[in-house]
Amino acid sequence: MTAPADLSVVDDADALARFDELVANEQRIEPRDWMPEAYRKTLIRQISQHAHSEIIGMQPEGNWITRAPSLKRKAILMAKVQDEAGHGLYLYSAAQTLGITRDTMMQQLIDGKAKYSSIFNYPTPTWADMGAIGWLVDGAAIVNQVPLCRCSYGPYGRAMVRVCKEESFHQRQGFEILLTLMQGTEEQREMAQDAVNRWYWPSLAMFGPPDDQSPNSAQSMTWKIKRFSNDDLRQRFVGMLVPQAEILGITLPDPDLRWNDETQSYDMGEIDWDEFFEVLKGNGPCNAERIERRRTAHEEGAWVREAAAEYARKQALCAEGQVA
Ligand code: FAQ
Repeated sequence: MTAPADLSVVDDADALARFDELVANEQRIEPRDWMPEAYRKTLIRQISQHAHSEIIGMQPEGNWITRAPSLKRKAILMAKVQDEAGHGLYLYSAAQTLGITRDTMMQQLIDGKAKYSSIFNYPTPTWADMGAIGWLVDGAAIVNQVPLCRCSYGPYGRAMVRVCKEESFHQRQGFEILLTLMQGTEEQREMAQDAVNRWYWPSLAMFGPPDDQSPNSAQSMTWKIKRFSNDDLRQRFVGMLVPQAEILGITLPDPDLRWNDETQSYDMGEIDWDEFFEVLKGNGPCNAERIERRRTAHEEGAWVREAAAEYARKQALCAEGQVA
């Protein structure tokens, strides 16, 4: 007598083959499709971290909305910070298609259990920081995120298309703030250079640890979630910055930065990875402040969530004809 076939194994093997085929053929995995559990978990991790980064990332700039140097600058900065809120919402929605709730993600963030980008744990003491964030942080975000538009998971890739368009405007506005300062007084030029000195290295670290210390990269690249390694993107970013720094008349604060004819890329100095890992552990200059502020905002917004839920409940009852 032959043993009965283990149908669940056959099903999974077939489903896995179909998944692998879709990924290999550059087709998208959609929420309705079968996917390996580890793929789903990796996406929830990356997309929720990305969403949290956008939401926490509103704080360093929010600090300057009331102090922007003109009405025009204020309007531009408000539009940028509102875009970041929107990016967070598209990304939370994309993560929700993988079966996690927004409440769970938000709770993980305010409990300090979820990661968000290291870059948002640094302070913004001067107006020039708005220029440096736009030029360097949004610049790094674009370099990292343009390849994510081709992510194998449909909802994430599609969200990235719109996010990248808006990030381009953000990067240009940062560059323009720095250009204006660099064409101003000696004091303004010093302020711009000082901001770039403080944001340059943390913006390089944003791309994540070096490839030989990046535990997730190999698998994420096989699944076509990530398309390039952390070091490759970092290199591309530096190549983009050098000519722009020349136009600005700003010095990139790396004495070891030089063109290498052999590798056809820039050699650069060592990033302080100890500092990066300390920031990830919660010991950066502003980690505690950022989380505390988010927790307070969440608590203060409770009545809005309750009112919206109650309104939705009443609308549903009306639709069912239960309320006149
Ligand atoms: N900060 O194995 P890998 C923005 C963690 S949006 C904190 O290389 P992976 C817009 C990583 O999670 C900026 N943690 O990981 C804006 C992992 O820990 P885990 C956010 C970091 O995922 C501008 C561990 O280290 N962008 O700026 C960081 O393959 C201005 C090992 O690393 C995104 O999230 C970091 N910098 O590659 C808003 C883009 N780097 O989770 C306001 C999407 C690494 O295993 C103002 N994300 N880690 O415990 C990605 O592309 C990837 O997740 C990487 C990391 C490249 C960030």
